[in-house]
Amino acid sequence: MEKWRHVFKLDPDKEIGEEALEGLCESRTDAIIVGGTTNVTFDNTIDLLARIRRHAVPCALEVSNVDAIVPGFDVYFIPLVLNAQNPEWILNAHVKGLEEHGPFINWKDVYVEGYVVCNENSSVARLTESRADLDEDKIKAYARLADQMLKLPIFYIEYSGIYGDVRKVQAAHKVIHNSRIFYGGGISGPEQAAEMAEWADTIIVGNIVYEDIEQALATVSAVKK
Ligand code: 1GP
Repeated sequence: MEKWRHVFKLDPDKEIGEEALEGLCESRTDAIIVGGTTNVTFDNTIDLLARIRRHAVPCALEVSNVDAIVPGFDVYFIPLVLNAQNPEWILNAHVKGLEEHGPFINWKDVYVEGYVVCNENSSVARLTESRADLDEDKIKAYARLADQMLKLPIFYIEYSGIYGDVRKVQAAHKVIHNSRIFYGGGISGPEQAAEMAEWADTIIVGNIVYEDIEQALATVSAVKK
């Protein structure tokens, strides 16, 4: 995780053909994250893991539903939505997860992601009731919260569904010392991938995988020289 520059995020609730999946797994991306916001279940998560496991690429689960925690991933990401206004998504869901799974967790494989949700029209913003209108000063404050105050390994700037404002990623980059900056949202080709990768440590490519597989694949070499 510490060296990942490029990641594809696949949603267990969406269909992906064998050829496309093979292309993604063999693309030289650093990893595949399995994650989504709605209709993520144990069954669709384990099905997707089994298909990805035919390839050598590292595979991470981004946990969004305590009932869909599947063993066997290389890495587990736990989102902590820093600008959520619904307390369920700040820590209540995490406590529920720990009540159930606490004794079985291998903490060296677990990374908490300090999320800031920046697209108010995304499903994740609606679900978490996130206050998404963040100017650069607010982004810097959240970045310091994640990095200096909470010492989280990851600060995730999430624009899910739309391409974000690169100045906000730059703002976070200026103040962060240790957390890795993840950027995800609306990357639809190599130019956008390269633009965000200049300031983010890791870029996450999601939806375009389902819309234009060639453009999705072209984002890998744009980031990994
Ligand atoms: C979503 O950050 C990821 O959680 C990627 O966003 O689907 O818009 O590429 P897109």
